[in-house]
Amino acid sequence: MNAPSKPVLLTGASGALGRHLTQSLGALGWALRLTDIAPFPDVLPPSARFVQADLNDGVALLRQAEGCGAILHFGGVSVERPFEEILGPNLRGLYHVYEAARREGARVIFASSNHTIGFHERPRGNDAKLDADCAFRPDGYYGISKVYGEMMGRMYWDKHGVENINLRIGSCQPKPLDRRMLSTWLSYPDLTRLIECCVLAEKVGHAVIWGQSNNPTGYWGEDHRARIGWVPQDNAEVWRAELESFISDPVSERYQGGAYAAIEYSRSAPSPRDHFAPE
Ligand code: 15L
Repeated sequence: MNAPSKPVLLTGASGALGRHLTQSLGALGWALRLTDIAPFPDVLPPSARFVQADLNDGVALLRQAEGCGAILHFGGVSVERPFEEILGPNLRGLYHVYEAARREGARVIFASSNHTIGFHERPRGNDAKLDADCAFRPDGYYGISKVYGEMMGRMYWDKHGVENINLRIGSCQPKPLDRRMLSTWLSYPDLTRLIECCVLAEKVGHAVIWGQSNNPTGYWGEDHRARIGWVPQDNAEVWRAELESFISDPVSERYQGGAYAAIEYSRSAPSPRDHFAPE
């Protein structure tokens, strides 16, 4: 694949996925502008430069985005936390990212999450997979912040023509860690290929793509990947024997968001399956 014609800004560069993308995209020779509230812990690729900054600082973000053709927004709080901790980085920060993209005419690739839909039940037997236009069912404040991010993208495309791709990432880890991840896993190489396709695709509009590898027991179906030509190549099945017996608590087991759904869950235990009907 080619390198993009303009530099690419990556927020959250010091996080696990940011560090991986810095190395893998840097190895492709991409001109990278990196930022994070935490110092960058690795050796920088020759084509990358790093500026430490807070997503709450809109002016800093405008400066970092100058001349960039795409913003990979992986910054912000990446796990379930109290609302007050999420508010600044994930909500205000997202606004700063979109304002910078609007000014530069840049495309936003947003690290959304499966926790936007985490309270959908896991499919069983012949149950249909979820399509990208399914109802949002966030499983916490973190998931709500990702719904907000996707809606920000919807509005900036409709109102300002800022293109954006919202990646509902499942579990992006070097390898799956529990039984749920046999369905939700996204490999690091599939993530890199996904980002290449997102940045290099000609036209994307407002798109939503499930960030999962080619897992046979995946929960998710139709999305907009045809617009960018991404085909995931890895799958989690090789770890099945190792992970199949890993059963968690009933709430985590019932919902797609797993353990996130169970955090501070205060309804009575979910059994039998239709206990919660009607919706
Ligand atoms: C996410 O959105 C988190 O950022 C990550 O830490 C994992 O918990 C992942 O979802 C998951 O659902 O496995």
